[in-house]
Amino acid sequence: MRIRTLFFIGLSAYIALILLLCSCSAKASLIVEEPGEVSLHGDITGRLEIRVPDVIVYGNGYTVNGTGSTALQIGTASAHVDNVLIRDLGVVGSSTANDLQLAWIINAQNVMLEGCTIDLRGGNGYEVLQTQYSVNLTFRDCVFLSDGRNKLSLRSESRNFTFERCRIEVGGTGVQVTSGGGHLFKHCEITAGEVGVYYRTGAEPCEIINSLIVAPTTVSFFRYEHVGAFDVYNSTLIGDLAALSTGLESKIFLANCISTGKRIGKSRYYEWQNTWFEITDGPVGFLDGTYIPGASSAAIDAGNPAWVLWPDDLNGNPREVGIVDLGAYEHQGGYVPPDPPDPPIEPPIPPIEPPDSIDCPTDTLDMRIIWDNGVWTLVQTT
Ligand SMILES: [Ca+2]
Repeated sequence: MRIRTLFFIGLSAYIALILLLCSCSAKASLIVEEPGEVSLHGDITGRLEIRVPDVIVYGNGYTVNGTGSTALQIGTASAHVDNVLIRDLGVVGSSTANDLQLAWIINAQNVMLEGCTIDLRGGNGYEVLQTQYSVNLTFRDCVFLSDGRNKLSLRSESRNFTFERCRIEVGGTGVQVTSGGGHLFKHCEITAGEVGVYYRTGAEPCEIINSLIVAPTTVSFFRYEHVGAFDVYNSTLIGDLAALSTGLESKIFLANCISTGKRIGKSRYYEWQNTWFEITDGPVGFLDGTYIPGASSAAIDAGNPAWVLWPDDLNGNPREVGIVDLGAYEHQGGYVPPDPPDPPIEPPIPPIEPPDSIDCPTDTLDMRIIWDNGVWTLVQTT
């Protein structure tokens, strides 16, 4: 919260000096055609479309309510759009025509969505999110939802994406990657009605770290054709695994994982350490209604600390209680959190008489957020 306050103070000063400030309480579509910052103060009924680079949108918890077409569009078919940050925005779309592409990112790079919810209601077989020809996209603390057979689709040479602490809950394919690659899922929860993650014709590697993929009636992960290496660490995969290849013979590598289904495809496409396959509830002993190892589960302390790549489990609890467990969750039995350190003792502050008048400072820090070597960085401009 303190950081967010800093952003607003700093950006307000920056905008006043150099860029456009657009405080919007739009009821119709909003097309951003100049670089700068947009701070929403109301819902948008229609589309939010960003056509230029260097744009920051503060959603402030408001929602873009698109109907019948793309509700959020970043980039255009004819020009690149780079350096876009969207924070705390809801995107809701409804369709009965099975043609709604809720969020579309095309010809874009260095794009980050943080704290956003994208929710597609209705439709059957279309896209909650679609990307094309876009690189370096980050989704942090985002939620993707659909009540139909819709999917999240990354295609047409879309590369280098990170999903961090995201929840994807859709009736179709959780994440469908075609012709792209270089994806990283960290601390994510993917629940799909069809394939959990379907990965096809992308030569760059993909990693899944400390995540849960639930596709109980189909395949939690399906790797097909010319696909690069795929590594899965400390994750729980509910459903079968499938590795089929007609080209590169790279493997699915799993470490500290639980996979409940069978393995489909040639055994040489699989490699693993400290991982259980074809496990049902019994041997794992999940706690009722969860995928957390129960008190008598053999998954407890069965992992290898060398493959711990995330500091906490999927519930936000400590990751290594004793030795790391298999799967995305750590059994917490017997864990006693350390006592917090005593707060420093502050000397008593003598009462101060209020002055007759106060000189208000006129200087304000000028700050902006820039995309620098793959991370968003707050910099001072004066
Ligand atoms: Ca443990």
